[in-house]
Amino acid sequence: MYQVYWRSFYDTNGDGYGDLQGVIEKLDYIANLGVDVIWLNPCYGSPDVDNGYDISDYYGVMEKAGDLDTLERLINEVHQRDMKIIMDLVVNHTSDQHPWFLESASSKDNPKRDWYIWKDPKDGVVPNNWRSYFTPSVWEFDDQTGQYYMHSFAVEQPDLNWESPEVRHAIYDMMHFWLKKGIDGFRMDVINLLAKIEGFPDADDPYDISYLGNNPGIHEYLQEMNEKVLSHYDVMTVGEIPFVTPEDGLLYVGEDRNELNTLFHFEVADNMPTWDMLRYKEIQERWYEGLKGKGWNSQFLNNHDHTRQVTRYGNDQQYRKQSAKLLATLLHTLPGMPYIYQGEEIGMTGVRFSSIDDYQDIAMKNKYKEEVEKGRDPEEVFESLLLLSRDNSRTPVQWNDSHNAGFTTGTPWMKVNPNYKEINVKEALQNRNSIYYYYKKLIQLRKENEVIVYGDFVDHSKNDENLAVIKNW
Ligand code: ISL
Ligand code: CA
Repeated sequence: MYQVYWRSFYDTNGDGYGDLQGVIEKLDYIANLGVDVIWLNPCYGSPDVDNGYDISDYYGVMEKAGDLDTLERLINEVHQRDMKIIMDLVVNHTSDQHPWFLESASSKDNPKRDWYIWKDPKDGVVPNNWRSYFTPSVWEFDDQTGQYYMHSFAVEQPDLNWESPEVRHAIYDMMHFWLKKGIDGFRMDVINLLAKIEGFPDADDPYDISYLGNNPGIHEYLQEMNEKVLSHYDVMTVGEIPFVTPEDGLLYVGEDRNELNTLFHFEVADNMPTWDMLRYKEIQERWYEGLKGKGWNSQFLNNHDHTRQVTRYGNDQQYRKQSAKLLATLLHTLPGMPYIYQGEEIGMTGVRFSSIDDYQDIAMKNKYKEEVEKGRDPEEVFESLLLLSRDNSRTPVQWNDSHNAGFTTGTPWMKVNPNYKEINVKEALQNRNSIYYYYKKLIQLRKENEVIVYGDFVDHSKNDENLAVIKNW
């Protein structure tokens, strides 16, 4: 699976944003790697507060990305190259500019009031102590109706109320619309957050936000979604499931569950700040044993939310090529579907801009503001946020060593990583020992040796901190 974060992929109209036409123009590059499936990050109508994860029109394409015709052409061009394409399904929340929310917020007796989660103040303040991913509270007060609404992410991303059958059926209709357009499935954004804890009780530790996910009711929603939509098509689904263990994970992807096909867990990406071989092998073994013969995992070490793997888990200076190839060898020989995040195949690295103003990620900017407002030293806060800022992996793909790395003829929405002169696609395609050709060979090896995909996993290097000897047979 190759993840295309289109706004940083390739700009064809000089507005500084990558676009869908840019993806079409680079499809041969992706196909030549041996990619089977493309995961396209959200390009629906959106005010872009959280880079498209705040949707205001599920049936449209945001102007920066292009239009519906271009998207349909992209789907067709992908299929012509015998590849598949899945889209991002973001249905835990919408944008606060979505017409559904504007109606819901307009008055307490609006028919769509219960399409979102509204609560009265408790003792004059927020209904409970839950924190959100991006803000100190999940509750935002609305003066107009004197109630709070819940948002698990930014204030501009109100959570939908999945208890409402009307909400669920509105989402299912939208899913049919896209599946009928010929997409091959969905990557489902934080899909385990749809069900909230009954009664919204205070959390013992508000900083451990796992109370946002895996609550009673979630499996009924996903089984209904499968029965009403997914089971009608020959498609694949991958659930983004934070806070999940192998046992709970199996409840989402078990073949007998009629919910999802595969999942991403975050035991590495969210909980392993730097490389820890023993921990990594323990996590791999536990997930292998937990899903073996019943469910299918994913293998990734970076994406648009997590910094570049060669920087975070490898060595992006002296041993950049070697460590990039080592990490790729792990990912493409472990149980589960391997994901390649755009630019990983040429060993793109994280960045280090000099000022918070060079960063765009709302999660990082909100955290910076929250910490500085507590009186912490701005420089120290900035330093503490650099390594894990989501912008590390959102700098434009580096196509060549020309101005702006050949990404745009305009001003890039996000600065290009200054190392584009050495690290770019053009150099990689001209160098037989490049990371790119190594990925190409790895992908081919996996396709030619089913034992790598379906063989058993046994770790022969158990307690070795520097070695992973993992044998399939
Ligand atoms: O970035 C993270 C914290 O390390 C991830 O846990 C991530 O925020 C979380 O998994 C949810 O991510 C998804 O939903 C967000 C959106 O900002 C992310 O880009 C998306 O991948 C809200 O839609
Ligand atoms: Ca553009």
